Amino acid sequence: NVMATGQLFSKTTQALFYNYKQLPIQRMLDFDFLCGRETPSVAGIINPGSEGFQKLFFGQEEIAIPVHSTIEAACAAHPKADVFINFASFRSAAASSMSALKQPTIKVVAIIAEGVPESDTKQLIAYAKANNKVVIGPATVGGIQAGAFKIGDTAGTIDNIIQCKLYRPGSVGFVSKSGGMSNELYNTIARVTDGIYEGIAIGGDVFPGSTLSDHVLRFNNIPQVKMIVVLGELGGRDEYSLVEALKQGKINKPVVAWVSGTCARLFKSEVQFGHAGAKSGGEMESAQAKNQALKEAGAVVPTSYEAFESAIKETFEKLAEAGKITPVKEVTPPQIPEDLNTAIKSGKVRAPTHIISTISDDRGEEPTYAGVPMSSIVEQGLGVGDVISLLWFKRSLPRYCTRFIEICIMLCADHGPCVSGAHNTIVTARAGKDLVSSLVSGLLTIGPRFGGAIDDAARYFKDAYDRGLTPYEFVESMKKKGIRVPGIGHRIKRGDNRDKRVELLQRFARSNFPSVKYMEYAVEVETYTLSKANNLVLNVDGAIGSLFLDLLAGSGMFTKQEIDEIVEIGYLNGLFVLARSIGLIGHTFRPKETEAATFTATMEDVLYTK
Ligand code: Q5B
Repeated sequence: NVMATGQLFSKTTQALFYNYKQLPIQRMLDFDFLCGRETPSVAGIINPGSEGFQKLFFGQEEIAIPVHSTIEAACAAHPKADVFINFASFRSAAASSMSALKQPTIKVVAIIAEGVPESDTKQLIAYAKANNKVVIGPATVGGIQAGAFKIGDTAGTIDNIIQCKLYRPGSVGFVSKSGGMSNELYNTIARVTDGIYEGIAIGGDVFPGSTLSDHVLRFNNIPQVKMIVVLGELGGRDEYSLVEALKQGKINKPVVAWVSGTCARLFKSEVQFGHAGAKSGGEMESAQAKNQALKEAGAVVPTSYEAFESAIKETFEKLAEAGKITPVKEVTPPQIPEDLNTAIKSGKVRAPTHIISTISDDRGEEPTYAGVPMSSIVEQGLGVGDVISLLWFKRSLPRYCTRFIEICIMLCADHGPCVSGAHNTIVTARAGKDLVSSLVSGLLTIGPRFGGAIDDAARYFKDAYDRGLTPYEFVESMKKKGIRVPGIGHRIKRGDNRDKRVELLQRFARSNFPSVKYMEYAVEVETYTLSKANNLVLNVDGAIGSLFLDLLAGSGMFTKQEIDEIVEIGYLNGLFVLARSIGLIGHTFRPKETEAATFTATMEDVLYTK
């Protein structure tokens, strides 16, 4: 019988952990390291629906713990793991616990969830009893065997575990209902005795999987446990089975017990404390009645919770005086390496970052764009031009500038289905590809000849203007170098059929910009190139490139160095990329509605030659 033999855990016990919860698993592994365990106490993780590995730390080393998608697969892979730690929600805890209990390899199931239906728990209890298995919980933090094995979050932080000397075994068996109070008692017991041998929190439900007396009887059979401490609570009759066991002489080790909740009598009506089971019912279920019964049955019961510590102390000292306590060999636990994030937070270490972000920050209550909170952007009625000015240029530009950016976006959003980008997008969409693939296939055509000449136009116009070159000198020097003037020329537009977009941009700038010197220079260049060929008009890229130079220089918002940097790095093609994405996305939808077939060029379109 698993309960009768006493020991549930040892220094080699391994568990399967149901539902991946990084923190409690890491805490178990940190405890293992503290105790000097050779193998990690978590053999495998069950994360329904996923398989693979989870990386965790075992001391200083990173280890990969296998993840299984089913309980059956985990048990088959880890036949030596006999504890099942169930971190499922209250909705699925019962079903998964039952599956675990049905596995021949599983001996103990700990159920953490609170709110498991009582009827389900009763079935689990019945099954466990019939099959010689142990259920701890539901609604529990779990339990701990000092220096050997710990369930999940039991005993809290590593600091607390060290403080309570739980990294090595003492002589006290402890059982409580409450997990929170068990932490308190681990502390108390460490102060006045040689420490805990094993501690279990059975959970606060009306029907716990195993009872206070189950564990007291078990502790009675563990030779290393010399005395037993019990912390019950008002409500239910669990403590009476302990009273019975004491009366029947089944327990031959000193038991120090306290049932908390004596204050319930101060309330006029029935009181329900934190646990489902902790409510003042009839007289028999009161803390006073249970304390009295335990005392009469032979337990050491103090007069108040405050006196509990001295009762434990006196009992321990008597055992020590009688020579029944083997002195504990004190050890210094190893130092657990601190997690980088914790160490950084506490200011103990510094670590280099890998990314610099100057444009947006999502760490606070709300994201900010260049320091401007989103709510302020919305409240001020700002538009996409302002967002671009914040995210690309890291400053709030005057309204005429952000309006100019918006006009650029609107005017370049699309230019029909025949241009390179739209054509590629349509062909890709008709080949059955998704939105993103179709979009990027169009975007990839943007370059020096199609839409991507804005930056070069700005570079060359700025250089020529700043150096004081006449349009003739500029165009002819470009010709000598074999470079087409970026921003000049169009496949369709002509001197007598100007690009409306260019006209609109020029009109806006002439009436809103403080200076349009670069644009006027580009127009002079156009006058010269048009004298050479009728298609060598200032195109939309050239208009935007030259006007953006005017925006940068005329707004007074940028230093000379910043302007050079913007032109050099090449921000401005981004305007065309952003704008044309709007149209290209539209082109991905259109063919789906109208032309389903894959696009194929006709043979008439091809010159076949050798
Ligand atoms: N020639 C745009 O060429 C185009 C010259 C030049 C001096 C020039 C061409 C070009 C510079 C890059 C540029 C942006 C490829 C254009 C855009 C967005 C769009 C598109 C849309 C939209 C057109 C004929 C003769 C040759 C050439 C000479 C041509 N360009 N000389 N400087 N810039 N421009 N790109 O018509 O003596 O006969 O050998 O590269 O600014 O992309 O709507 O379609 O919104 O979607 O194919 O507006 O100008 O002319 O190549 O047959 O050349 O002119 O050297 O001289 P074409 P080509 P020669 S806006």
